[in-house]
Amino acid sequence: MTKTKAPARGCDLACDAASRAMLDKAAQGGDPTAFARFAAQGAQCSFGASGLCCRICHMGPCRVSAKNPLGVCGADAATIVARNFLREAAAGTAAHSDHARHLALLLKKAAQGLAPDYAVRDQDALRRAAGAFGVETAGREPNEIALALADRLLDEFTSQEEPLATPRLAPKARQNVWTAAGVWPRGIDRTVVESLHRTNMGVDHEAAGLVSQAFRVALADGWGGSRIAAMVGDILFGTPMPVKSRSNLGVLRADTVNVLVHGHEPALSEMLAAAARDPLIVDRAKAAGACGLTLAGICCTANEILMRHGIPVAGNFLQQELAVITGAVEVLITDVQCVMPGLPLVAAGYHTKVVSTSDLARTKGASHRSFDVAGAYAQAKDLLLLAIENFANRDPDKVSIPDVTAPLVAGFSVEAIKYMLGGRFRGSFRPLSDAIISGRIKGLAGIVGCNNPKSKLDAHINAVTLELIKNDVLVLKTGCAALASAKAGMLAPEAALEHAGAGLREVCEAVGMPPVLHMGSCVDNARLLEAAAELVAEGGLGADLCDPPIVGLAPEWMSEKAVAIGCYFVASGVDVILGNPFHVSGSQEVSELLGEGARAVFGAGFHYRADPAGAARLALEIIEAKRARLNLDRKAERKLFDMKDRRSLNV
Ligand code: NFS
Ligand code: SF4
Repeated sequence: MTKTKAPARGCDLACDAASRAMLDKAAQGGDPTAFARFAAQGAQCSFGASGLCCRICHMGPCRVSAKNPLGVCGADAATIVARNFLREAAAGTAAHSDHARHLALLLKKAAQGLAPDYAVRDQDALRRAAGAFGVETAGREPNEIALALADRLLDEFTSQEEPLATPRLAPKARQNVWTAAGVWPRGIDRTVVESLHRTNMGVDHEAAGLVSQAFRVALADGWGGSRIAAMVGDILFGTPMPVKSRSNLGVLRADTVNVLVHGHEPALSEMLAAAARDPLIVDRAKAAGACGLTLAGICCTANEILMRHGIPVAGNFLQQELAVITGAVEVLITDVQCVMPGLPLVAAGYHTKVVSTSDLARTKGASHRSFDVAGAYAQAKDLLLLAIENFANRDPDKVSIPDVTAPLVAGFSVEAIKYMLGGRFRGSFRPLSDAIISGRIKGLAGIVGCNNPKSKLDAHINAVTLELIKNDVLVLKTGCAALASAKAGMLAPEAALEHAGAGLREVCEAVGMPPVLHMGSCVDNARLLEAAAELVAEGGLGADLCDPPIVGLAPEWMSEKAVAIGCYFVASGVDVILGNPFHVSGSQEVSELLGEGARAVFGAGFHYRADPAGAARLALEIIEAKRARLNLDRKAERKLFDMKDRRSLNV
């Protein structure tokens, strides 16, 4: 029986009204989008989806099946699936960590005066980081500390035999787990290289060892590169504190020059944020006939400048093309990661110029302006001037900006949470930990990751978030998942009154916080682990990261970076529920290694739930089980840690 497929409508593809309107406009005008290309792909390759396709050497590509179970070299399903998985985790770690390296190098250049537009902006963050890495601060100028710290951080990438130092920020009990499991990473670069070596043709063929290396390389991300990126970002640009802003495509304005910044590394976007306020730029925009200039972000760059400057968010991953379709974007500036090569294709139908800025990341059809931190501010101004110049080319007939925005509060760093709950002088996690112990808050859920056209934009993320806060789970968010909540109005404190369960609402009302806390970009998933470590250090919720009632979810993930994130959450003792599965179903052995196998080693594993209701149910079950193990289900009195317990935590 053949069915005629009705053309997809915006309301079937996305949750928010702005995206729906732009998808309908795209369908009418024939604008190319990822949504349409996804449909055009048809049924996706089942060998690829199950991880059973190997193209690691040129005797292949080989596809294995029950009928033909070995590749040319003799590799079986488990070897092929495990190798593919490890390569994904390594690539994700490489992306986050290269971002971190660039920031550490920028810190060094700033300290040496070689990047004059940057400086140590947050001395507390500098001292905190110096303390964590044993860098001497007494009697030293900030730049001296910054230089010594930058060198120390760069050692984290290049160290050979030395174990990575950053994971020592985890609770002692978790460190012992990693040592016992043999997964403590060495230098980040070496660990990534070793992963590529081991997956080369004819090297490591045992699934267990390959999966174990996936956890090791991921730890070099979460307790290495990503943590370093978050730390250095705070030093150079300020530790995020709660800030108000707005989200969705309606932040673009018909009467201003509109500039979008998209990508991940904050070095350029910070300069753009400053340059957008430069009187010269504002005057030039007015001279061009606009009322001013609007700068807004897409994806994780949006998160970076949102949480530090309150710069509005235009959209998350699947909205990058939809933003162009408003017809009101003069320039879309990109750096690295999650930038669709399809952008210039959609931009070709409008006056929008796509400008790439990282020499690592060029896109056919985009113009390229190589960004150099030595002349950062001047280059940022030039990019804005390019946008102002292009304003005259905007075609009013093609402009339709959806009048859709939502208010939000973002920027809940660990320091911000401490400050908010405990005040400037007594800032601590004690109140949060007390709320969990008393049961007003049942537990914490980290909901992270991307969008994926395999599911309706934001639908799974929003449904599972709603269900969890209804059940008194405080939700911590990063990345595009956080932006989904922003669009849905869930990052506003009022959302607690409307949607949160009674216990969570009480806590949120008392401190004036939303029930969903925006903690930043995807490298800021390291902040989620930092928050978990703070809870453990506070006492009363166990001694290890697998003890407190915490769970991780990645409902609509798509990137290799999400594979790395999932693996370091699990290796940290936090169960992870995926909304779409890894490409591992072709091997029972590998699937088990990531589920029960991981649980035996780390006390946590991966789960897969396609439906938000099922994901929420499982998340609540995990949280309840952890509460029961801590004897919290009986509203137990808080067990006070004595000094001996505290010392044994060593954090
Ligand atoms: Ni994270 Fe952020 Fe978004 Fe996914 Fe891409 S922007 S680094 S990978 S799509 S959440
Ligand atoms: Fe085929 Fe083995 Fe080469 Fe993979 S490594 S492509 S399974 S011969």
